[in-house]
Amino acid sequence: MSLVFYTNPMSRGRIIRWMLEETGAPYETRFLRYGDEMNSAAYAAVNPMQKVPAIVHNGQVVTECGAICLYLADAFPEAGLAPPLAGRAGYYRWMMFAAGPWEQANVNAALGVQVTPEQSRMVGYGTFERALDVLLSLVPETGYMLGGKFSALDVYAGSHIGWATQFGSIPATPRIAAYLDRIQSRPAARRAAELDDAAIPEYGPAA
Ligand SMILES: N[C@@H](CCC(=O)N[C@@H](CS)C(=O)NCC(=O)O)C(=O)O
Repeated sequence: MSLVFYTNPMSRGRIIRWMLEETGAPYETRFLRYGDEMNSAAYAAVNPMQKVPAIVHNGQVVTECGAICLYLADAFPEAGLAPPLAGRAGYYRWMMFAAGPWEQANVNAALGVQVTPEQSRMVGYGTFERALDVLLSLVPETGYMLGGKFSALDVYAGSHIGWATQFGSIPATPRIAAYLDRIQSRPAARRAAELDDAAIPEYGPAA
């Protein structure tokens, strides 16, 4: 059994660190600095996109945060991070929504990309406002996105909501703040943040 995690402490890799900590599985971290290390031929052999995060589990490469979360939840079922098969409609639906439409809407808004009403028909997220409303509709008053049980969806979509709140594109209403507190105060989330924060001086963009 081997599980290698390629990341940078200031990257989307923080989502996967949290997910790994939730599984409780042992793993080895390989930090990559932005620039030459991520662009090396050795790393291109792992992820030809030359981006982090990536994992290699028993020789199998998985990239893309959403896919890695789904993969880890299934690879370590004892952690209970995926709902039973019969209850996966919302799980798959909202994981893909967060990884696709929401990611694109958020990045385009941050880059100041303007989408006209005509263009919004071919844009997967339609409009930023609509995608945001849908994302926020996932935030429950109590419990977790799929009900009473925490899942990989909370790690993945919850991370997006946490970042958007931090960067000011989502208002931290009491419901959102309470939900974020609920998921971010989990021991695995805290451990993950501590591990990555400690690596920032050596591997962060300014290192
Ligand atoms: N779609 C990818 C995005 C990965 C990504 O954009 N990673 C950034 C850091 S957050 C990166 O590695 N950038 C380095 C570069 O492009 O040089 C995912 O969800 O994993």
